[in-house]
Amino acid sequence: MRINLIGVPIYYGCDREGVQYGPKKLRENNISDIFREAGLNVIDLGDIQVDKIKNEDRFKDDKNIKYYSSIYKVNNNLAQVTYDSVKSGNIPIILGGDHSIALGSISGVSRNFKNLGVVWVDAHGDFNTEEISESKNYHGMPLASLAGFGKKNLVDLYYEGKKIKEENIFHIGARDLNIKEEELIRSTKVNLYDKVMIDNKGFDFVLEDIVKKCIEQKIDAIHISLDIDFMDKDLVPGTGTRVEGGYTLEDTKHILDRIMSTNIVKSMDFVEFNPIIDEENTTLDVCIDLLNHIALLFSLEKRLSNEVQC
Ligand code: 4U7
Ligand code: MN
Ligand code: MN
Ligand code: MN
Repeated sequence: MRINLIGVPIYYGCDREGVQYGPKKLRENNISDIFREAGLNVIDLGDIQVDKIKNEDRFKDDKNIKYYSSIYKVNNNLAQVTYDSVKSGNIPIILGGDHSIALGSISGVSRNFKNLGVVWVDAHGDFNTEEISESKNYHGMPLASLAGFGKKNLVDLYYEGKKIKEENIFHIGARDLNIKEEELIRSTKVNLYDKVMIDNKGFDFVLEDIVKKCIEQKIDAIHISLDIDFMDKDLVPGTGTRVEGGYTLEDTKHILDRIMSTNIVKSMDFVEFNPIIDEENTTLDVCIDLLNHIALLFSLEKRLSNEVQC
């Protein structure tokens, strides 16, 4: 088993420059070494190519999705790279870029597993369709596409049909949903653990519920899509859509601990880090801390699977 790092330097999904430098900033801070020093084999596959598009051309190909063609192309290529990675038994970690890249990563991963589950950790729903989106920024829409809603070409990206069953989606942390987006997501079987529920019932209730459902629904692999704006706005100045009332670094680690203890986490997105708007490397430090923790959890998993084989 190898960790595959895949960078996707794109800001077209959020239409705010800076987030495309996330992978570069993380590499400058030796992200490969973090995994290597945890005892893992790691191969950095480099970046997915993102073509340069002028601002004024952003509605050229679709009046409701900014930079549509480019988002389609980047995600289609990313899907192929991620598919190859999981098919070879490796664990792709996709470094954003904005959250639009989850369309490609999850499309690729889902092709390799019969019954994929997705744990989406985010302050936002990312469940708009292009019709109801107010901003027309695609990073607020990928989860809807993956569940089969909105523009058909995006639902059919990489291979035909929706990529994840509604009930296999576990959304944690929502505290900033658009009205129509909330109506749509609540009309589905998506498991929505929003701020109101988390504050009432606690993370442990939420996490046990997710693990129980993964077993009941015979989910065979889990993809974690981690948007760093899940954390409180004061912790992550270096992200474009900050929301107050968010969670701590420890909360985030706690989620990763429990979900990864299932030993079926096979891929992960790490998105929305914008180094340009960071303040005194506050967000960078949080990201590096989290990636160290993720590396540790994968190395524990590797050790366990070695022990079983012996
Ligand atoms: B992210 C928003 F209106 N919902 O659609 C939108 F609040 O990937 C924000 O979670 C989307 O950071 C945020 O533009 C997308 C807005
Ligand atoms: Mn998001
Ligand atoms: Mn978000
Ligand atoms: Mn964001």
